[in-house]
Amino acid sequence: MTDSVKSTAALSAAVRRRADELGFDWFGIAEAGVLAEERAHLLDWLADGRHGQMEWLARDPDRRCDPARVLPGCRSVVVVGVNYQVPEEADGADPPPAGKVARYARGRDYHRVLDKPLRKLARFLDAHGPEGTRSRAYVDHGPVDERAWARRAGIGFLGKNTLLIHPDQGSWFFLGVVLTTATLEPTPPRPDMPDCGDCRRCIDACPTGAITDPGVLDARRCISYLTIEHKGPIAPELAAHMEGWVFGCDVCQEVCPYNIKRARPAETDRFAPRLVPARWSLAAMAELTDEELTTRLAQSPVRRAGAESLRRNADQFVRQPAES
Ligand code: B12
Ligand code: SF4
Ligand code: SF4
Repeated sequence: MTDSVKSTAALSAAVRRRADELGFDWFGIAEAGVLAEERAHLLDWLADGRHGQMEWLARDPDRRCDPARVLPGCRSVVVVGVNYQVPEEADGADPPPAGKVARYARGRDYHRVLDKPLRKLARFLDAHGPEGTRSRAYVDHGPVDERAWARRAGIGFLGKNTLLIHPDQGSWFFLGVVLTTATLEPTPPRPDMPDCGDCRRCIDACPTGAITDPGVLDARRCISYLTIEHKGPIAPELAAHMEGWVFGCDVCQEVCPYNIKRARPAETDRFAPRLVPARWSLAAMAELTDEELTTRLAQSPVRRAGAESLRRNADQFVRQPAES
């Protein structure tokens, strides 16, 4: 498309078509503004120290809750989702003893996979929006609360496990956003958007009791945080309950009825080839070097933890085996 798109409705429809072409599975638009409720929750959460060592989350919370502070003049937030579910057996397993790797981390790093198409979507808006339109793409790497915007854009609801759940597809998907100064038509809310109701399976199933109240996560207890973000030794009282996870954790998604009953595998293989198996040999982990992470595993999300933390995770498992 080369003609400048004039009306708000036409531009919104054109952006949606472009997002489809770029292969995003879900799409929604929200009007930009201050995230007042989320800001209150975030400030309480930080004050309690629930972010642990993730100091970057505490940096300028007002910016995180107001896209106009990230992109001056921001008027709309475009949100996309990408399904990453693959049948468990497709991911392979090393022979025991091996630790569990979260589903999101077995293929290519989603930051890498989503970055390019998201930037293309941002460029499309700049090219076809009103003159002077500025747009910026984010997938995790900026001060943007992606679940809050996805909820506002009508993609799903926030589960008690704190994740964004698509009513027809569960939560096995990544989010990305484009902030733009263009005015777009917000996606109308789905009148039948469900919620968790009386269910509390994720809270009861969480091995370390990290979901302390519905919708409240103490990251310091979360296995995902402990195996990826946390540096240094893992407290023995938490390590004792890690149930064999050596990178990330999927328990609060695996038990969710929206995933059990509704989620379907992704239609593309963009997260293949699998770089790390669903069950990862502890011996291979124990021998990992930084060099291997920057070569063979350069495209993998496990790189984020660093070789030292990965070796620690393997060692943790050896001392606290839950499965083999
Ligand atoms: C930091 C972070 C983590 C941390 C902290 C998780 C967390 N829940 O905050 C750790 C390392 C633990 C983590 C783990 C995981 N993460 Co993460 N993470 C992020 C990141 C970068 C920021 C999240 C954040 O801002 N946290 C701040 C705190 C305050 O959020 P919160 O406590 O959950 O509060 C939310 C709600 O409860 C709510 N809320 C609003 N109003 C109110 C009012 C009240 C009263 C209450 C109670 C709550 C509430 O506000 C928040 C959302 O808007 C986002 C990407 C992004 N930039 O948004 C990805 C993101 C949330 N993570 C993602 C994924 C996939 C995961 C894992 C599944 C990976 C894995 N398998 O190991 C796990 C899931 C753990 C879990 N149950 O959350 C996806 C989730 C996709 C989805 N469908 O929702 C995201 C969006 C990344 C992406 N681009 O796709 N993650
Ligand atoms: S990812 Fe695992 S440890 Fe973290 S909240 Fe979910 S079930 Fe609990
Ligand atoms: S397991 Fe139940 S309570 Fe938890 S997110 Fe899913 S529906 Fe909500």
